[in-house]
This record gives sequence, structure tokens and C-alpha cells, in this order.
Amino acid sequence: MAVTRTFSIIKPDATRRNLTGAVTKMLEEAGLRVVASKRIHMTREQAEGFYAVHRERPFFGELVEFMISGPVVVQVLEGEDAVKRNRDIMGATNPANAEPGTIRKELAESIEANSVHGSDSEENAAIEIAYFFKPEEIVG
Ligand code: IDP
Repeated sequence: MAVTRTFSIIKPDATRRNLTGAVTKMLEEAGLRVVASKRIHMTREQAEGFYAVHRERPFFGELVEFMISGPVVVQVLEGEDAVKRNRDIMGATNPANAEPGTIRKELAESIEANSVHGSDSEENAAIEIAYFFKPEEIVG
């Protein structure tokens, strides 16, 4: 299996509860290496641009408000089959449906405040990484 990269966000509900370390520990224990990381407070424009694919969904406005409600930690993760590995440790979108041992089951608050974002394909991972990081900020 090839070593690949994916993009992750530790969302405002998790930074607010001081769970940055707890989330990162679970990612690392799942075999992912943090090769870039920064804590930022997204602007409305950044959040709207990032979630542009969800623009038509009924929760888009609330999702943007949530994502700018506090700081987030954006990360590039590296590992074997990183996109799937990360999606597996994240768990289902709704924490009520997530498997025990996943980040969302153990730490998330709700379907919206679900603690982490993770790219859903390698193609989107490349786009999302480039949205927040310059190549020289990623140190593998
Ligand atoms: P994912 O993050 O598991 O890939 P998506 O369906 O891509 O899930 O949704 C993006 C984000 O939008 C979710 O992580 C969650 O924060 C939010 N979201 C998804 N569905 C709902 C909903 O029904 N109500 C409110 N927020 C939602």
C-alpha cells in the first residue's frame, strides 16, 4: 500500500474543549503522521470556499458559522492509504452512528460539531491541502 497524504481539520468544538492533543493522539495511533499543522481562525470567506461543494445543502449556513466560531487546527497527515485510514479513525459523520473507538464516537458532540474533518478522496485531499498549505510548510 502506498504512502499518501490527506487533509484534516480539528474543528472548533474540539479546540474549545482542549482536545487538540487527544485527537492528534488518536490519529497517530491509527498510523498517521502529522507532517504539517497550524492553528488558525478561519475567515468566513475561507470557510465558504472550503465548503463550496455543500453550498446547496440546508445546513451550509450553520456549518460555516460553526467553522468560524473558534480556532481550528488544519493538518496534513501522511501514512499508508491515508485518506481511508483517516476516514476509518474519524468514524461516521453523525457520532451517534460512529463505531466505538473512533474520534467522533469518543469525542464529538453532534452531527455538526463532530470534531474532525477528513478528505473523502485523494483528489480532494490534494485540493484541500493546497487550500491551506504552501508546499514548503509540509515536512515529511
Ligand atoms: P463528513 O465530514 O463525514 O465527510 P459531509 O456529509 O461531507 O460529512 O458533511 C460535512 C460536514 O457538514 C460534517 O462533517 C458536519 O460537520 C456537517 N454536517 C453534515 N450533515 C449535517 C447535518 O445534517 N446537519 C448539520 N451539519 C451537518
